[in-house]
Amino acid sequence: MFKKIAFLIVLASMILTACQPAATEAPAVPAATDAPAATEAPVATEAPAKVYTYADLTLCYPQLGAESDWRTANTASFKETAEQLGVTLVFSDAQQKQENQISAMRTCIQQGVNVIALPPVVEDGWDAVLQEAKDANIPVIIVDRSVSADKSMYAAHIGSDMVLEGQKAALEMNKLLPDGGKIIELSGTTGSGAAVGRAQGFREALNANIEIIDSQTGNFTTAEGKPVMEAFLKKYEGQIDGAFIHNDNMAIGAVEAIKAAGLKPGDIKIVSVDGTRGGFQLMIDGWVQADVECNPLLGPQVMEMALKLMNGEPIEAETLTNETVYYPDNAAELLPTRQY
Ligand code: GYE
Repeated sequence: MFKKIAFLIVLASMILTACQPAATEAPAVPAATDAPAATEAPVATEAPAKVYTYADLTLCYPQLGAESDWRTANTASFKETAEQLGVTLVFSDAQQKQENQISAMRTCIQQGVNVIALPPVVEDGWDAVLQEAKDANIPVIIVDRSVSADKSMYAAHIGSDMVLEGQKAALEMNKLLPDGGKIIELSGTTGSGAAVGRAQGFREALNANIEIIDSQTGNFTTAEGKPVMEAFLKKYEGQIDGAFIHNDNMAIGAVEAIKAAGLKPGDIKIVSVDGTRGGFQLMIDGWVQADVECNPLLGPQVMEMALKLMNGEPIEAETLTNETVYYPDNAAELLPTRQY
């Protein structure tokens, strides 16, 4: 009997050993008791990852151009903030051409930058390069204008609510032309998030008795805004009560044309966008009746978010800037405090 039990124990242990080859590879239990250090070894791999600082961050900013004072201030904000924080900024100027922005992004991807911040000149056509950034594990923050690409293609958007800016502009035009009238629109770059959003918001909030008789692009520049306004003045002589102008630089050009046509400040009610010093000066001189603010100083926010992305911290998918509307009555007082 005893022999039989002993035999069965031996047999059972042989079977168990045979069934559990892994057991021989796992000396964890004895090691744990004799050598506590051994159990701590694997834990070491879970130690906190390196926390990156601004000095570790290389940020690519393929700027879209230098078309306006807004843009100049935006570029300065990125360059100055990078310098102050010690961020390495890879900056380029695409001269308002999408293909230049795309090739600048590709260069940044090849260089292996940590984060790309993209201010897209137009909304469409970014899918391929956003996918390339994604494949290279480089997060992209869309800055200023929006893109039409799916939200899964980029990390976040930081910028202005362009539709809201258009709505605010319309409310001002409604106040300026309480009995209605005929207006023209000098629009921003065709297909840009800023122009599309402002045009949409404006139409949503404009009173029914105000008719937009024409709309043309001036590409956000003074140089292109002037001839477009000249053509409007010729074509609709004596009929234009108001103008919605998508940025202050085009307003500067338009006012040159209006002056040259012999009209006086206030003959055509103008609502502009940006709130640059140039826009403030136009309000002081009586040419512009309301200026909807659009804030270009996005460098600090973007770099803070870029560092969070580098450290794998959670971020907001959409950050919209808080903005106001400026008027002629206190423009002279505020002008010296304007940063752009
Ligand atoms: O209003 C204009 C600039 O995208 C918000 O671009 C920006 C616009 C701004 O050229 O002045």
